[in-house]
Amino acid sequence: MVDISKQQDIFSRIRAMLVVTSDQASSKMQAQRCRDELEALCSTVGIQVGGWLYFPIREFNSATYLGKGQVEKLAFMAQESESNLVVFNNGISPRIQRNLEQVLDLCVVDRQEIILQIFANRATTREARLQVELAQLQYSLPRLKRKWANLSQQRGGVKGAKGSGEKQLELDKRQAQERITRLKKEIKEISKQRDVQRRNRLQKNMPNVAIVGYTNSGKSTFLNRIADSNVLSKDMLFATLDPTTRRVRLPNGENILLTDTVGFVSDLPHELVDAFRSTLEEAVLANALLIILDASREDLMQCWETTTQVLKSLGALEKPRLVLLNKMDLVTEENLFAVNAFVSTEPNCMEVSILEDKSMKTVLERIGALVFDNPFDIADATQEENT
Ligand SMILES: Nc1nc2c(ncn2[C@@H]2O[C@H](COP(=O)(O)OP(=O)(O)OP(=O)(O)O)[C@@H](O)[C@H]2O)c(=O)[nH]1
Ligand SMILES: [Mg+2]
Repeated sequence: MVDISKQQDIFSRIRAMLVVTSDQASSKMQAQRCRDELEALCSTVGIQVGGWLYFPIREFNSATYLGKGQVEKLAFMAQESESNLVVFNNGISPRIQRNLEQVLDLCVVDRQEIILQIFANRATTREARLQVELAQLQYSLPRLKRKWANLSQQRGGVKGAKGSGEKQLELDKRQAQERITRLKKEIKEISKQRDVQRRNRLQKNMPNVAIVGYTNSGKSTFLNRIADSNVLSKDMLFATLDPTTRRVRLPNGENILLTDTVGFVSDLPHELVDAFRSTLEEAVLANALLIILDASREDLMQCWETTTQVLKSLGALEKPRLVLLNKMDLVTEENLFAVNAFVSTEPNCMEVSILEDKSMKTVLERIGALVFDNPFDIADATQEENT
């Protein structure tokens, strides 16, 4: 078990000033939503938030991204709030990151690095650890010898990341490259084993449905509820990193396999998508998708967009799908409009509360219709696996 409380103790001494720019949010309200999610990501790794700033970018500064006045304001606000870290909501290049660190004399990271850190903290299985280490190394390679590396090293490193700071400092590029090659090889070996397991599942002649969607939407809660499973389901981002498959008996007596998967988030670092490809392939190789959306979120449509973008990039968007608009018990007047708008555009969706609804029978019937009314060819699927 990962001792999260210990890590949170390490990070609780880090206080961050958050930066959202008009590149990602064209209005203050949008920026506020970005800030909320960035704050949730930071607090997931135990980083305190000292404040936030919204900067309209009129002219992109090639050295520091922000304009001179904005950098000064950032330095002032960081000092006022006693922040020792700046977190940008948008991705920033290694060069700009270095320049800003020099000017501000503070650690500067972006949202992607925070997400990588969350994954590093959550990874418990060997496969997840290798995948995260690969993603972190690939991300760090152009960013060796930075302040953040020093900071996390001083703090004793981060479990799961296995001293990502140390590694950045100790390893020269060549060593890092060698480690990347070795990690890729090991991950390939593990994914071969996963392929064998998948083939066995396919030979059982049972349709496979992957549960996908934004992080914290209720995917594991659904699997636990209907398959008597005990996957960690918690109000935290990225509770699940490893897929879990359970056999489920539908009301019509047929059996299907249901697979819980890693959640999505907007701007998922591409290094993570690459490293977790074999895990994410659960969605690619499924016969149908059960997409779970948190209907109580104000940014429901944004979550939907992110979900469909990730599925598209994996080549899984065209699969038969059922969308569950979950957490209807939390939906307020304000976001009911977004829910109704979504329902009017998505042909196969249901409003549910996985926690509160008395029965999931109708959902299971709809899943049954999804897989049995869209006949699939097991032989084809097996062939797809082999290629
Ligand atoms: N109010 C309410 N909360 C729910 C409902 N369904 C799930 N939750 C809560 O939402 C939180 C996240 O649920 P999970 O099942 O862990 O979400 P997930 O999609 O598996 O999240 P990741 O593994 O992080 O991708 C938990 O605290 C659940 O109890 C619901 O219908 N209503
Ligand atoms: Mg989960």
